[in-house]
Amino acid sequence: MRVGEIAVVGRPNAGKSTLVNALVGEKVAIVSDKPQTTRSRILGVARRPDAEIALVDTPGIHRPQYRMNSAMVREATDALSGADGILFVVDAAEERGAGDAAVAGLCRNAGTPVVLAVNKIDLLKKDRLLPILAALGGDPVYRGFADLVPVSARTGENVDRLFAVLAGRLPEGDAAYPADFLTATPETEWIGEVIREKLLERTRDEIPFAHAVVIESVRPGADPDITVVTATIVVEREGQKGIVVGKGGAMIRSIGQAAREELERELGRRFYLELTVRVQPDWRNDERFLSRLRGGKT
Ligand SMILES: Nc1nc2c(ncn2[C@@H]2O[C@H](COP(=O)(O)OP(=O)(O)OP(=O)(O)O)[C@@H](O)[C@H]2O)c(=O)[nH]1
Ligand SMILES: [Mg+2]
Repeated sequence: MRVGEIAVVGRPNAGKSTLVNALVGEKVAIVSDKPQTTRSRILGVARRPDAEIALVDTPGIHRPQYRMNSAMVREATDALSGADGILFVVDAAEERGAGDAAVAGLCRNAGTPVVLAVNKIDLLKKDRLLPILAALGGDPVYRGFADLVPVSARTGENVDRLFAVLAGRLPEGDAAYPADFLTATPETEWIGEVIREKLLERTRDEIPFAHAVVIESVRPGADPDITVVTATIVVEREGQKGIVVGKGGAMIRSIGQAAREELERELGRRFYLELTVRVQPDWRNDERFLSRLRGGKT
């Protein structure tokens, strides 16, 4: 069988995480309509009878303005060097700009096969797609990548073909993961990610960028069938705290309820979430706090 690791890179919001979930066939990464949703690398193992692809989802590559963002971009560029191949995702509905060109340069320098996925084709009328593909094929910035695959992570169109193309670029070998292994994300981290996703769905402007979720504890409650999670949503300013708490606590309750419902569905047991909001100015530049968010990992 074909076996190997593929780094999934691209600008923020291109649809990398949605595409990784579609290839894996399960949700291993949170998704939102806000850029910079993914903040660290996420492994998702995609399988077909003849191939096992370890997909490494990465934060969108962007110009960093805070230490947090420098670390995010490093997560992505580090993934490029370790992989057997690269899946470079661009948004079909957007013009190619300097951001995509910068990612293209990084991919080219990595020295491994690059598959260019033109994602979100469901947003285009059929007659607009061909000129876009032709333009990419003729553009010196994008020309010469191993394959060009139009795809829709949302509808699933061409996702199987993309899998086959990726597998075709991998070496032959034996499966590297147990058959039921999907992702390496520890449960505690996943709980934090689901809370973030629900917050991202419900907020806008600065809050999607300026929040973090810290899981304080995960333990059995007085009723041992219920897992009690204590978590803090960290924001940078009082005004942001007011918005995340909401009128009479409505916003934080809505975030907590949506997160609880998803966790119960996915993990098959009951949860009780205790969420609080705390203001910590400039946490995005605070190395010690960032290291704590990474679970002490550097
Ligand atoms: N219409 C359409 N929307 C898509 C498609 N793929 C992703 N999206 C949407 O695009 C937005 C961004 O998707 P993500 O998967 O979070 O994008 P990402 O590249 O992982 O973004 P970052 O983690 O911020 O770098 C979400 O609103 C998705 O629902 C697609 O094929 N079609
Ligand atoms: Mg993502």
